[in-house]
Amino acid sequence: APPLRPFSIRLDRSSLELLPAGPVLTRRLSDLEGLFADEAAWRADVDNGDPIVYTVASSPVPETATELPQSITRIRPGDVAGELYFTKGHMHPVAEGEIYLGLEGEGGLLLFDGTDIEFLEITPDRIGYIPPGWAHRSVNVGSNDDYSFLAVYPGGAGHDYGWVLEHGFGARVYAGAAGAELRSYPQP
Ligand code: S6P
Ligand code: ZN
Repeated sequence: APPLRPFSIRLDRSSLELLPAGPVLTRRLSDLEGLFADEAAWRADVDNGDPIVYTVASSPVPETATELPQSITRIRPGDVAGELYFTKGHMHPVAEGEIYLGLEGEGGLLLFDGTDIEFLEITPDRIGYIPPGWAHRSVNVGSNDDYSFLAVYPGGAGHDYGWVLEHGFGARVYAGAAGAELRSYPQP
């Protein structure tokens, strides 16, 4: 496909929609198989209505090399046996950076390079920087509200979800009495 012509996109501040809109992806709990620590609790919640965990609404900019796509991820509040709802998480196989801009709610950005763990708090108007070579997962750390953010990323970077199944994130995020708790686990 030829490069795009210049155009503008409107971010509707009340609905948090991108206009014009591109494809929307919906991830239900059943799409997050093998990712939550408590497998039995995950299975029970899948059997009991399989709730939507998050949606990803893309702009019309395609994921092709040299283009710069954007999308808005909205994560519902919720947990599986105390482990807060999150995105699948991925590594970009072509090591390139990415930014997230918080739009609503309270989020966490869990980053893992295979050795080091970082956890950034993302609230409205805060930008999180994801350097090349860091896998990233977003967590809704708010108890009642959606967490939404805008992502801007290189279109040729690709998405490796298998890396996460193999390496994990080095830590999990739970609802604690005094807010979200990051619990790291021993590395293999
Ligand atoms: C893309 C960027 C985000 C995520 C989205 C869903 O590079 O990091 O748009 O795709 O937050 O997460 P995931 O891990 O299911 O793709
Ligand atoms: Zn990414």
